[in-house]
Amino acid sequence: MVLEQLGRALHGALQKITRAAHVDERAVKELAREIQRALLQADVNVELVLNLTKRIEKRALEEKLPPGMSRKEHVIKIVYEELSAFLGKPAPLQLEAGRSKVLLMVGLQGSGKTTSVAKLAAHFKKRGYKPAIVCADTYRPGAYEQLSQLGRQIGVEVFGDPNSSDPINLAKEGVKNFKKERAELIIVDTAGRHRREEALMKEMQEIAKAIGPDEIMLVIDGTIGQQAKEQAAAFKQATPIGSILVTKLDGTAKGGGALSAVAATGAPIKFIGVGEHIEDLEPFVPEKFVARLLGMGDLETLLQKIEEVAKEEKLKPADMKAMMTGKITLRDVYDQLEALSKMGPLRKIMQMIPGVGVSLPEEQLRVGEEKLKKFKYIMQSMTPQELDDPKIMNASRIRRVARGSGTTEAEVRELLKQYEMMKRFIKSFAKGRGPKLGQLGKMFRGGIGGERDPRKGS
Ligand SMILES: Nc1nc2c(ncn2[C@@H]2O[C@H](COP(=O)(O)OP(=O)(O)OP(=O)(O)O)[C@@H](O)[C@H]2O)c(=O)[nH]1
Ligand SMILES: [Mg+2]
Repeated sequence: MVLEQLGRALHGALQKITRAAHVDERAVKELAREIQRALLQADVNVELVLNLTKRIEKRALEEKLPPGMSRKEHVIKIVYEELSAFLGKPAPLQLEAGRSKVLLMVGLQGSGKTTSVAKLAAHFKKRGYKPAIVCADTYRPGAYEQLSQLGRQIGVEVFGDPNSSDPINLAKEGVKNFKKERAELIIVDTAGRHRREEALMKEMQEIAKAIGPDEIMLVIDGTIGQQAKEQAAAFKQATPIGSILVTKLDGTAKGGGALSAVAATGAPIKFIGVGEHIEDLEPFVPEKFVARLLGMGDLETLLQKIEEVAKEEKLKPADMKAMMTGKITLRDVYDQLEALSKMGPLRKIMQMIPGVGVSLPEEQLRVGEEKLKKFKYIMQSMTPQELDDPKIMNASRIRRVARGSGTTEAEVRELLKQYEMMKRFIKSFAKGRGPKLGQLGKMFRGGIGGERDPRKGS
């Protein structure tokens, strides 16, 4: 699906910057250009794309680095934040127990209104609320039948009259009826087909005036691309759009069109439809959506965890000084491994590292975890003197440690090599730049996880 393509393109652009030797102006500009290309290909409106990438570029070049963050991490964070902001603020649909909320659904023919009405009713019924549905579509043949059937399926009452030709009166009566019945969410389904769009808009205006909805939700077909913007703007002119539901994001969706629509109305997306079935509805959370789109897992969580662990470790000033000058012992490495394991299983940590988690095969993660365990056994078999000064590890000491820890000499040597790498890693950590995600990734990928590049296959 096209959304996946967009995700891959954005992810690729970010990966490039993760691998770049230096994040300079040229790299940032190149990143902005690639993001532009990816969004345009996903059919996002040109002007919106230009504004977005200009902001990313400006922030990446001008903002001061937050302490403990590398330039790369900062750029990734900006892209993530700007894309999330582009999709609006998270805005869940909130109900109050015992109070009736009236939701008027509008949208063009075939956008998925009726299906979404049933999905929403089922969603809130499952959460313990009492929903009800009003059918105010007198144009579509069998509209009432379609809704009644869906209503029966999910056990939600439907108000309507297949013989009526007065949608305004139907809406009014239905809402009145369900308010009396103390329904907590009253969803009004409307017509999408009209000979002329103006007539449809006028009808929406009249219904809105008659029932005074708490919220008007615009349903947009996620597959229509750029037209979404015009459509949203037209509806917005007729009635105050409070929220958006984007449907069909499961198929060949040009999600970019929907993104444009949101920016055009200023109304938040509250739900997305991801299939034809009743349960194919998801509350929309911009950050989660973007993280999923970028395939970068939960970056925020990772950064937070690194901070917490660093705090927890409470490095003593003397240790800090030793580390800054590169005097790191294997004992420190052991402590680092301990700290790392406090962050959770390796595979979970890896999934949170942009550009690493998605490309590491499960098997390799398992091997990496095994290896970490072995390293710990090895270090447990070393004497305090050896731990404090790994340079004294000669062939006979290596042989002894291997035997004592139940590992091989090669594995002991690998740890010593690893130690050299960690030394550099911890040094950059101590300099206050924080551990670089790229280095962390390299460490596991190349060092602990094995030498081969997982993306090249095996
Ligand atoms: N794949 C997929 N199909 C959907 C989704 N939402 C709705 N549809 C399909 O889209 C078609 C139209 O859906 P309706 O709910 O009838 O659309 P409507 O807006 O009520 O249409 P009118 O009443 O004619 O204005 C149906 O075939 C639905 O099954 C979705 O999220 N994913
Ligand atoms: Mg319908």
